[in-house]
Amino acid sequence: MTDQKTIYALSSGRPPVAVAVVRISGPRAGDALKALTGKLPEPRRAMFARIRDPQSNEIIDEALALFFPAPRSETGEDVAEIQLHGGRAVIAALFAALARMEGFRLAEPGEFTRRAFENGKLDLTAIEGLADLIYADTDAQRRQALRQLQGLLGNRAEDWRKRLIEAQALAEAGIDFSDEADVASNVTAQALGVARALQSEIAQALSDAARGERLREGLVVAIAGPPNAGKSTLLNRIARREASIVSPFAGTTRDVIEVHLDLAGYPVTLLDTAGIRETNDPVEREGVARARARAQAADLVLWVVDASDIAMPDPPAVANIFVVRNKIDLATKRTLDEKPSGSFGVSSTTGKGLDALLDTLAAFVNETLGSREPALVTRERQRILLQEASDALTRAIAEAQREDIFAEELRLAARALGRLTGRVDVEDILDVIFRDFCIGK
Ligand SMILES: Nc1nc2c(ncn2[C@@H]2O[C@H](COP(=O)(O)OP(=O)(O)O)[C@@H](O)[C@H]2O)c(=O)[nH]1
Ligand SMILES: [Mg+2]
Repeated sequence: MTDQKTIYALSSGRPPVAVAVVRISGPRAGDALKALTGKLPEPRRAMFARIRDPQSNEIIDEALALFFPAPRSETGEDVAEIQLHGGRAVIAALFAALARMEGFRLAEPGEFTRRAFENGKLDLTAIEGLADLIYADTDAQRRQALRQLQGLLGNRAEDWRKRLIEAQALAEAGIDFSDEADVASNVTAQALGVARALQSEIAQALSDAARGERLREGLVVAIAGPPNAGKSTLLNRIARREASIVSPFAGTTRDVIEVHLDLAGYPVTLLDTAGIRETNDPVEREGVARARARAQAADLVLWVVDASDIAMPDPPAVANIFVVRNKIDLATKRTLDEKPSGSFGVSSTTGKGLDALLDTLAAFVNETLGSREPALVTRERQRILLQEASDALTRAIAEAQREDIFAEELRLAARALGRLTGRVDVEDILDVIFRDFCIGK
């Protein structure tokens, strides 16, 4: 748990940069500012200051200093922030001065956020949102992360937990009044009503969990098909760079190549895979096996075939597939007549037909990830705990006639929700959550 040390860290990017932000949090944050600048700025107001080494009195830099007294600060402790020039020697001189002060040490990764959690500033779902916000690559991810940071799931879970605790109190009252049958059945009926309502609200949140988790991780689109159909050329064309090696020789792509795309604000991981064919080359055979596995697991397969080739192998049986007839520039009337309905005719070398393919792809991604209400659940941890709460409620409802079991299951459901927000019993998961954070956050 939190020690009484005052911690400091560089919270901005790697120097040299124009401006560096150094944060200091803990009981002596204000002392540090006084020692370095000669006085304490007004709370939450920027103050121009000469930062001096308290030992030599030499000016280290000219800077802006801010002070956020507890509890109205990011961590809930006294926080000082110094914005100075982002040179390595500047930062090193400031850190050397701080290190000499009694009761100071460098912060560990995520330690500011951890202190914010321990001081009740953020619950765990908000912290997960904060981590996601820092790592968000696309607009839709940013929006989802910000909603989590603002408490979309955390507030809801806390509301559920409070209602559960009330229901549990009713159920326990039912046990106390068990020799007065009508009082007992009356309070149990009330508690049962709450359990049923919560069960359905939690089930609804869970039903949309896959979407929130997918948006965090990105949709996976696998390009697959026979060798030499132009799969790698298509990937490079879509990614607008030479991510994958293209050659006229079949069997060039062996490992799975990934590129990350921002498609209309949604994250998409596009995979290029080895051409699917029978082969005796053990390396290529492994590539084909990986290609098959990744295509099976993908959210969508772009099945690429050569439109100039009359022999068209059957696409794999997966839920979502677009048939892409590539090399349409080479296709003859005969091969064009064979065109399967619903397929896309494109030329990855000239770019013909690619806009239509990309528009349909963007519509698919939007349909899968977006366009409705923001998802409440964005992580496996959240999903598992909500499922635990839901299962306990199911058992509670089934056993409502046995008051002691009923009350116990309600307690278990409330406990799962408490773990979700971090109100109860979370020491064991904290390290996992804060591992995602960088120093200075
Ligand atoms: N004419 C034409 N050639 C293409 C097209 N797409 C790919 N190619 C060529 O087909 C060959 C195989 O392409 P590649 O992308 O390596 O195929 P992969 O094995 O499916 O990955 C290369 O020589 C490409 O230049 C296309 O749309 N039109
Ligand atoms: Mg290839």
